[in-house]
Amino acid sequence: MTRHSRERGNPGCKIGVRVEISAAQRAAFISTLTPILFVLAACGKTEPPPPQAPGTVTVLIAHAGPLTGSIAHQGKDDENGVALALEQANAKKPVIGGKPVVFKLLSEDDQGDPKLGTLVAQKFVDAKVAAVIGHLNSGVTIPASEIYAKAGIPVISGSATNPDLTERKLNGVFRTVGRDDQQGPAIAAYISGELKAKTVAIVDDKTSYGEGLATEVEKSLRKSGVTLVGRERTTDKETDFKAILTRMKSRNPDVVFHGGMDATGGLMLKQARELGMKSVFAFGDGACTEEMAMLAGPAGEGLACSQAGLPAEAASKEFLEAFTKKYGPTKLYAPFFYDATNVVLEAMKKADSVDPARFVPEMYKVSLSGATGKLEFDAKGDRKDAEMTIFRMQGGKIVPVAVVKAGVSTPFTR
Ligand code: ABU
Repeated sequence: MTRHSRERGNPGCKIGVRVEISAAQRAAFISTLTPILFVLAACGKTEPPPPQAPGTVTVLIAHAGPLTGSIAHQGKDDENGVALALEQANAKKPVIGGKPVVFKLLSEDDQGDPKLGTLVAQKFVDAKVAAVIGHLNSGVTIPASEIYAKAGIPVISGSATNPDLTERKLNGVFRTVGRDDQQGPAIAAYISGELKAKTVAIVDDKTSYGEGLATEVEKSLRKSGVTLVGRERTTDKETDFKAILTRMKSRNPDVVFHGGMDATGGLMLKQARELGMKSVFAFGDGACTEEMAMLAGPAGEGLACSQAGLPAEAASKEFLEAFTKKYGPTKLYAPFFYDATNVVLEAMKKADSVDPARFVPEMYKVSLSGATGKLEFDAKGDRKDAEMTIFRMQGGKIVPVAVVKAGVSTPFTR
């Protein structure tokens, strides 16, 4: 578990000192040392804390996701979305419950690992965070949310799409993206409708997300009369897919759908083309990134994929400008983590309280115009009227081609 913080220490400034001295020497030493300590303190922080009014209450807002490993680019993107929302909120010098408030980000690396995720969750509970924005992976968010719910701390993910997250009806569990029982039918309809596939092979990475989405896609494809010619399984750690690809190649599917993240999807597609497979490859949101062009190279061209929300192109101009200026282009769900953070902050404002017992009920009542559109939630904590977007890879860029809302597909227009 790696601690990440916007105030993390500068590794170049690590200094270890061990001295044994008398009390008198100690007093003299401290007065000599004080200016040095100031220098070290400054040296250990990448950003100086903003000046605070007397009586300021520090409110910890937690974020967790994979900040190391093969999908760290997505975790970092999410973290940046949260950080931007908090920075903008702090700049407005918020007053809640009659006291000046400063929001502080506590960000942890869960490595996309369900077990580590629960340790991170307990750490957040012990640190008395007011809310958790995360986690990235459904398979991590689902078990972690049990811990948050027991502690009365809300959790809101901007990426976890497995229906089980909200189907357990735990109080204070939300997401700002759609669900895989909306995303699966949307990409399946594109596969059978636009791609006109008659035969499909499906692979999943055995995670809650990958397996769950693949199953939703399979159900929808079967309903539309598409023949399933293979169902293969891999893991989210695998890098060599040649054995399963060779099996699928022998069945010559029109389309291969992979339920997994870009780290596995990109390599799988590259290896498929190296084996001479001609099938169109389709993916869900975890692999609907431009990282695919880097991992798959030219083999990425023409891939189809879905995201469980509107595309970044549709995000608010103010958000995109502020985010891009600070961090560069978004990778996937930064706008949804930004909005998730603002849902919490809006609920605190409405409740005039940073106490979860007071502001969580307000989260269910939020009606906010966010970076990703209108944010309102149903009683389960799911986003109302979630839209799905279908993309194709063209010239190394994922280009939105259609938006699907309540099962109805319309071409994407800016
Ligand atoms: N929704 C894509 C990746 C995150 C998840 O595990 O749900």
